[in-house]
Formats: sequence, C-alpha cells, structure tokens
Amino acid sequence: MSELKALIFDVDGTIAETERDGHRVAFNQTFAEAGLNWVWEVEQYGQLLEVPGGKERMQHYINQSALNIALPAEFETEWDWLVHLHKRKTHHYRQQIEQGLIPLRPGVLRLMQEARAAGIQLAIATTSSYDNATSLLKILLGSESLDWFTVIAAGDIVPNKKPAPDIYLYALDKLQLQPEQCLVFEDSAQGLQAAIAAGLTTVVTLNDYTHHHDFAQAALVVNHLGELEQPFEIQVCDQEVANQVTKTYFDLELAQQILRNAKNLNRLI
Ligand code: XBP
Ligand code: MG
Repeated sequence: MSELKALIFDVDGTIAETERDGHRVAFNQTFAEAGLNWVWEVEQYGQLLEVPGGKERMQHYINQSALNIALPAEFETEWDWLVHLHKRKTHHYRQQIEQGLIPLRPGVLRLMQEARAAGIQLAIATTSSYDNATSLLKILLGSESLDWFTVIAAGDIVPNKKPAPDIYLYALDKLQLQPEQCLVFEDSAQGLQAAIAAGLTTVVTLNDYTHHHDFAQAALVVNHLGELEQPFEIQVCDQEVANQVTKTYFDLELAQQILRNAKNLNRLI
C-alpha cells in the first residue's frame, strides 16, 4: 500500500491570507499609478477572486464592466498591456509583503517542518505568478526555504489555471508520484476542483473569502491547521476521520489517516 510521500500546498489563502491586504492593494496601487480610476473594494474583490490569475482577473473586470479602454500607444494588444500592468502589480505586491504585514497561517510552518524531518516531500501548486509565490515563501519561511520544495509549480507554467487540474498534474509529474501518495492543502473551491480533477485528496483551510464555497469533495475542512496553543476547528469531515482526530492541530499522523481513509472510500465506490 502506498503511503504519504508528499504534501502539496496552494499559496494564496492557504499558506497566508494574501488576497485582501496583499494582492488587492497591489492591484489598486497599479491602477492608480497607470492613471486608471479603478478601485477594487474588499467585498467586490471577493467576487473577482472567482477568476483565478491576476491577468485573467483584470481581463474579466474589463469585460464584465464593459470598459472602453484607450490602449496606451506602446502596447499592440490589450493582453500586452495587461501583462505590463501585472508586472507592476507584482512589484507592488512584493513591497506589501516585505512590510511583514501578512503572516503565515497557523500550523503551516509546523507541518512543513514535521514533513521535512520525516522525509516527506513538499511542493507548491499555485495560480499566482512564480515571482509572487517565491517572494512570499522567502519572506515568510526564510530565504533558504525555496530549497524545501521539490517543485514550485506556479502561474503560467501550465496552459490552464485552476480549476483545471494542469498545475497539480505538473506538480505530480515533477514529484514523480501518484495522486494517492500526496495530500493537498487548498482554501478555495477552484483550488479544490483542480486538485480533485487531478485525483488528489484535499484538505481545505477556510478563510473569509472562501467560507461560503462548496467544499463537499474535500476530505477535511478546518478553519486552519492549528497549533498546540491555537486549536483548529473541524468544519466538515467523514465520520471515520472525525473519530480518529485526537489532536487539536493537523499533523502528519492525521495526514496519513486522511489518505488511508480516502483510499478505503475509493475502494468502496
Ligand atoms: C490565487 C490567485 C492568484 C492571486 C493573484 O492563487 O488566483 O491569481 O490572486 O496572483 P492560489 P497573480 O490560490 O492558487 O495560490 O496576480 O500573480 O495571479
Ligand atoms: Mg488559494
């Protein structure tokens, strides 16, 4: 029987709550700098998050708002312009996170350290751009932390972003593992759909922007991964898993149990 060999983490919303006070602020700074009068408010940004990917999100906003854009002369196409805006947004985002205002979510570092000590591989699968993801990891986990990950699968490296399974299939290929050997951590329905479509068992950590999403296909839904001093709360899970949860935080033992339980369920289907 294959055992747990890797933990695969989404970034935005899962490793840290980057959207409201990081990405959103950086988009608005970019718009102001470009002389655009667009301002993405906190609640509105929650709806815009339905479109994964910063460039795609801006494109969606233009289409949905039926904006008439006067394309700056130096750009041939609207997409070229969006690529440029997105580079500026990446710059502003980095400045946001360098200020240290966006912390890691509970339990993330503890679980990664436990996995590293046990020889379990770590991987990243994110819709966000590689530069954004690696800046965040370096700042929150330390400059050496990029070496912890067998693969950092990010952004445009695959043709289709979440909810397509592409980024997870890419990560699995680089890990050289089967889906049943890995456990995924996600925070959004799009991320969950992507992981499920790649055949992966998924744990969801909720946040303010995603608590209303449909997570029926998750193996476990918690408010966060928990710490010794900061217990997690289980929101939804299979009764068999619930009976096995003896700790107040998510650890490798629970990861193994969830994976085994998922295999048993699959066998019954
Ligand atoms: C979240 C996303 C990203 C970020 C913005 O990715 O959808 O688009 O909102 O980042 P994930 P970019 O949850 O998969 O980490 O502007 O770099 O796309
Ligand atoms: Mg996410």
